[in-house]
Amino acid sequence: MADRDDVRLSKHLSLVLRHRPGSVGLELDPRGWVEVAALLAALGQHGRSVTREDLDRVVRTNDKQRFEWDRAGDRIRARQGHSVPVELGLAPAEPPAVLFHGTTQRVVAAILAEGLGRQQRHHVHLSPDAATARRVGARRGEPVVLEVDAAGMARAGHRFWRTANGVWLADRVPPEFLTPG
Ligand code: HQG
Repeated sequence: MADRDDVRLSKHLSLVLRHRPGSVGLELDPRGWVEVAALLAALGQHGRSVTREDLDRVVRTNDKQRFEWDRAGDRIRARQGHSVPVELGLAPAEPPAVLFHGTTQRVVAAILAEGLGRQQRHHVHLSPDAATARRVGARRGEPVVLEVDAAGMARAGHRFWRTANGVWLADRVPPEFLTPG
């Protein structure tokens, strides 16, 4: 499979494993997993013939390491970013003093007034460094990086989770913990 096909498959996997498993007739289990055999069969029935080898390569080479296997390698899930209800089973973790959120100029005033909300996703997504946050913001237009006083939030009782690919998650970020970077 060519690289371009891998990117296309990765996007389709994000759609199925985060947002619309029903689009290929699948259901995620409560923790977001699907059986690999069921996934390959479902994709095949919906016009995308994918081998286990293709899937292995796309998971291994994915730029943001978006997907993971269960211990036995029989099931796969998205590491974060879901809009369908899943309980990822992550343990809360102590955040670094400062985290970053990348967004666009257009919504900065609203965010500084009301704080960061999770919008369509399960959590607010935060980045460990400003460069990563800038790339996240640039997906939507002129990027703006906000600094998050994660230590202050933790002291105030907010919980944080870290996914295996280094994304920090929180339920929300109230405006008093945000500073334009
Ligand atoms: C904004 C990608 C107005 C928020 C990325 C963002 C990331 C508000 C948008 C991951 C707001 C939601 C997540 C408020 C938040 N008023 N706008 N009060 N609160 N927003 O895509 O963080 O490629 O759900 O700033 O790399 O952009 O999918 O979140 O602009 O890691 O793996 O509402 O998605 O990773 O957008 O991105 P998103 P995000 P993947």
